[in-house]
Amino acid sequence: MRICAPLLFKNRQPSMTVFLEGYRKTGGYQGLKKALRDMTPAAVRQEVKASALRGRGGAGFSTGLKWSFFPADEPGDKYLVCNGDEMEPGTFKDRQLLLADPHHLLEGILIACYALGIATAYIFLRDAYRDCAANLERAMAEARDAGLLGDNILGSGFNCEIHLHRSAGRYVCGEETALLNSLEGRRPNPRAKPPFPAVKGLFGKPTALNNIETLANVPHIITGGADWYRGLALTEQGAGTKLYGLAGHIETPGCVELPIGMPLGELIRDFGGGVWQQRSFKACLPGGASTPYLTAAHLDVALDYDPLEQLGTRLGTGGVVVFDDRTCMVAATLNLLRFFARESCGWCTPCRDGLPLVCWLLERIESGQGSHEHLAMLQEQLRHINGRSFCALALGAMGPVEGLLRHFSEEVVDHIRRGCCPLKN
Ligand code: L3W
Repeated sequence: MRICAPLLFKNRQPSMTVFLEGYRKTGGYQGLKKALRDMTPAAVRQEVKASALRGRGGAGFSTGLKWSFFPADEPGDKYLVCNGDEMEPGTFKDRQLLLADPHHLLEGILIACYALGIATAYIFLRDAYRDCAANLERAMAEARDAGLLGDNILGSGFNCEIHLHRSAGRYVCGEETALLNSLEGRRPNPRAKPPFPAVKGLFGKPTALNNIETLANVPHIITGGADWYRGLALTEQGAGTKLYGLAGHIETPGCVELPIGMPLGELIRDFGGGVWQQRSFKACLPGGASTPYLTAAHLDVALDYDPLEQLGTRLGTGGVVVFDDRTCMVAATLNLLRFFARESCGWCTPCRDGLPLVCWLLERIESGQGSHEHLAMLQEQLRHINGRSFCALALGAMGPVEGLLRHFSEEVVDHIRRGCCPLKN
């Protein structure tokens, strides 16, 4: 197995944060220097496009393509917003980066702002991440003192301000347009798309919106080049590294940086210590709570966007949550759906009314009071909710339900047939 040295976690040490001095010692801010001194904004955009970097926040959209929609060369107010509202269950990678090395994100934001002609950036950070907020405040003060933030950065004439904004603490605020409403001080309802934020975003102005991990990759693409970056992946079509989360029924939970395309089974065995208590693997969420389950038949799959989509699921945030053989998948799905139903903003009917109905159906089945009619209703809700909600929250919520019905329908039917949970009785 070809494993590259970590990029984003290269300075990571247990219980320690690396600030400016440490970050610079290992090449920190060389990407920004190179961009400002040797590259035009268009050349930076071209390098990021050629790198095949894809969004690490869940959707996996091409970063270069997203930036190509942005009116970088047009005058007027424009913003960059960094989505740091990491609230997807099973996802804690952005937090690990900010605890280890906050300058990584600042450098990524500064290069992105230079590439896109932006002078004002906001970091929208999950409210619970108080320690990360403190790290960012300190890193921003250090960067300002060192001439890396504010006016005339490194004497280049490039000006950029970064503001830290702490979220109000709801999952829906991570949806990009709800996030923009929240940042403007409004109720975090999602907005209709199109127009996409790249055209009409914060305060009605063009807004580039990227996840923390996505932006932290940019300095490495600039210093190493697009070809080198693409070559780090283990798959032909993949690019770069990924911060994979390991959680659930696993011996050594944590977050690890490995190449894109790492086989699922190897990640769990070699980096997660295997399934806990020597039990066997039953299923996992491959990329956070909104991605359909994979099973033991899928342990060879490469953790990359396309191979996972071919299996009807997604890489999502890369937060792998493992379930052992004693897990009731109906109960596990119900647990996830309770979260999503509670976090719905209530703006559209399929999400507001559909998700509580799905919870009720799963409760009936799990408690042994379910019928085949309830199962049919669950299948109907899958069709009704998908594609009919205002934003991706309900669609993501139905991911585990889709996985349950695809891979564990016999277990669901067993609940109905026996009139109880077969794993508890
Ligand atoms: C301009 C076009 N821009 C697309 C942009 C769009 C967005 C990005 C992806 O949902 C998923 C969701 C969660 N012109 C464009 C364009 N864009 N076409 O590209 O867009 P989209 O709609 O595919 O995704 P999304 O609405 O951003 C995100 C899943 O991620 N997810 C969520 C994790 C949640 C967290 C958290 O903790 N807050 O990470 C995990 O898998 O279910 O499917 O920027 O504007 N023509």
